[in-house]
Amino acid sequence: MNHFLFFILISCNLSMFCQQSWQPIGNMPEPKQNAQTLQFRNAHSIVEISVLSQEIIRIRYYPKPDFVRDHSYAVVKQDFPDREYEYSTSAQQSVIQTKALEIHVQHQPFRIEILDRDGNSLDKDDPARGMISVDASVKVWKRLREQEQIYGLGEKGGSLSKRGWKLGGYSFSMWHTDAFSYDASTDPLYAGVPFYMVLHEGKAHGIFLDNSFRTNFDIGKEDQGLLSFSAPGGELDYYVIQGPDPKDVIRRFTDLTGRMPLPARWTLGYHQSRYSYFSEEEVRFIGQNFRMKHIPADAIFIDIHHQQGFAPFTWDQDKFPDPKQMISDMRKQGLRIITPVDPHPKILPDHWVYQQGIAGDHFVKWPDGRVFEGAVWPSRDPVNPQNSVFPDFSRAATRLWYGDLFQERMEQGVAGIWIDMNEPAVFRSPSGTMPLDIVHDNDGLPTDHREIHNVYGLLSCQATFEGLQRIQANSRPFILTRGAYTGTQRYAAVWPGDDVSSWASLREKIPMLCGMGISGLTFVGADIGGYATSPSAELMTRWLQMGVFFPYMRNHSDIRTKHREPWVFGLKHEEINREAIELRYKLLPQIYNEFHKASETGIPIMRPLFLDFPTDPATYNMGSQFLFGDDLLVAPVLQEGADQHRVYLPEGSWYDLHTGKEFGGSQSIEIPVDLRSIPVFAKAGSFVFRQPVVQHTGEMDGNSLHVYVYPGTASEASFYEDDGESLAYQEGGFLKRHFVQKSSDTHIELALTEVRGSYRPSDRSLVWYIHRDQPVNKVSINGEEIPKAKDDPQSEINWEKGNGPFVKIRMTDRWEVFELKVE
Ligand code: MIG
Repeated sequence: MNHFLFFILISCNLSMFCQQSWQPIGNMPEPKQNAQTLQFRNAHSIVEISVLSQEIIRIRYYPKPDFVRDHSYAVVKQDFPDREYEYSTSAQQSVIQTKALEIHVQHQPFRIEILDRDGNSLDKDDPARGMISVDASVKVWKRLREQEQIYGLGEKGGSLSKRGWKLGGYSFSMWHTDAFSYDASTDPLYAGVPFYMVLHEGKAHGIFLDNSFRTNFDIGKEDQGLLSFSAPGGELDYYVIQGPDPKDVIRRFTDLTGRMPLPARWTLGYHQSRYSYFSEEEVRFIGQNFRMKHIPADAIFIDIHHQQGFAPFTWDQDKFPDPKQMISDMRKQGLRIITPVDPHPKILPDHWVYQQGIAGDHFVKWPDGRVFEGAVWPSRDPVNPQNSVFPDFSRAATRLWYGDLFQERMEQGVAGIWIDMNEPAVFRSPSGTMPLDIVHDNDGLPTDHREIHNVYGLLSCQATFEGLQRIQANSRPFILTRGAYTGTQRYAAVWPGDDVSSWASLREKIPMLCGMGISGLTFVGADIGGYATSPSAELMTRWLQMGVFFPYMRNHSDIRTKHREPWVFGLKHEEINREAIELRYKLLPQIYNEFHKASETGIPIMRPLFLDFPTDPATYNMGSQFLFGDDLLVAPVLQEGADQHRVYLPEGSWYDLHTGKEFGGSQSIEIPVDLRSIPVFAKAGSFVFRQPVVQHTGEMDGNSLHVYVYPGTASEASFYEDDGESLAYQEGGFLKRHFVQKSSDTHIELALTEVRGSYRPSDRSLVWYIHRDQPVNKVSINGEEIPKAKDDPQSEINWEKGNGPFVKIRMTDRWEVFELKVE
């Protein structure tokens, strides 16, 4: 070969074809200690390790001499009370000890290992690789142990456990994407949370990578024994959160990133949606059908066709001539109206939203300062197609402006805002979103779309939520969002977009929604029926039955599919579908109670079994069943044409919610099923709070409260109520009661031991259904015998043998402590 050519080849190789390779972090000298932080610095990198609490450690790595700014869109709390730790250092290593964790930092080469205080290694950098960087990218390699399960990462398809080691592992990206008609293999989807939980032999910890760029998590894919996470920009800024109880991991993760505020009670009813209900007549017709057919419902969604030429914040005057009147008429029937407001104002020089936005400099721009214009729904208007502009939600002033835009909608009586397309999605662009160099103000520290993309949806929710709060003080805003990130639970419920209608898609919903719950997104529910295609009658019924136990219950469908309101599949299905929705309403006291708990703890309502049974390996990858709150196990029928159904019951004893039949735990049972079956089991020792069927949540007050008691040796429960709507609960306007239960062969003792809060529901009766196999001779309250109903039907309190294995005790609900004894 001619020498000249050889020279050219070599230099091309070096300069053009050969990518720069990953650089190891290398060695570190002894750190500087400053309050809660150890700072390590070498010629090209900086690392900080901070103790945030006894269980939470923050690690920041940046391959530059210094950090740029300490900022997070996800983390809302860092000032935890107990930040004491012990620390020692030498040339070779530094050791930090808290009450819960031990951090071993090897200086040469620089590697971090985190252990619990029993010396078990929880998290460990790969000795060969550790933290590395190339250009603006940062990455860390960690050891993955044989028995380790990985969960979470937000809205992800596939199995519950993300380990998949038999298949060679998984790799997931965080880049919110409009993934129309997706299936289990599609990644990324609309929402992602760069947080995962590790479960190893029953003990859990979590890792949250606080980086909004397009992060990637490789879980044993590139190398079966290794996990890596990386980001193409920003810091490798991550939190290690100790359990060891998996619920504590979520509690602490949501301490950091916020929790779902208690939603209004009506948001927990059944919601009917369709792309689209095209006119006022159609909306009224749908509402009337629910009421005529006695199918409970609380809300109707109108989709994008309600707008004039798809312009957000407008109404099509021909189809919806008087929204205010329509909404108020619907409201009289107990039905609220929710509309979408997609965050992409249409370019309409005469429209106030566009005018104000331009005047206030509220839209994102190209690097040269021109406003970015992109095609979304408004570009599909056949009459006046126009591009859209995109509010810069990374700017506080823009969030304020945007939130105030909802004034008119709220005055019209719209009850909730549905935010779609906020990944953000942009049509006719190869990436499906805005170009990566679009500039976001980022509150005075301009950055580009690479960093803001994944938080765009979060910030659109924040702007909307805060706007609704300002407009309607003392109310609980309801927002349903598609684009979501860590912390979105602070503002909105999340639905996982446009899947398809198939049995496989139905089955995928359990692991997906459970994974979202683990990641802090508590208020979740998928489109009942599956979005993009048409379900059979049977599939629709099964989906609806499972949807009874979605935290958020909405039936929604695409414009190209057949209608799927609960009555369209013939009388038999109408009846069975009604029964499913009625079950949701019967359980609303329980559901609301679980929402209250979740709002205080962050522990998801719809949750995988391993969260409550972390030492039971049978639960580790169980994606066919879930728990609803602390006490109910839901095992929906997921097979077409099923007449037998297998249910795994973990340790303890379980009672069929419908018949009261008891089953021993730690076993799989085979039960007969038919189209009506919704297999649900109550845990021994649980209290299940119910009510008679209502047609909407507005009918709840004054309705009797039914308390089902399933005996266990000894147990307790708290039950929460409030007005369901206002913020009075934050000032003591709630009623929280504490119940205890003790049972033996000879008797059951029950007591209401504590009454807190100033809220009192309207007069009503309290009816106990106490599960009891043995014959009952005597029931007493505070030591005094209660008459039997047949002897004294007028008595304020009496008892009778109920249906099945239940004793029924009826009394006036008095908000006082008392003791009951059944013998
Ligand atoms: O590009 O508003 O996921 O729920 O019905 C499609 C119309 C836009 C996508 C949402 C879907 C909604 C539809 N939207």
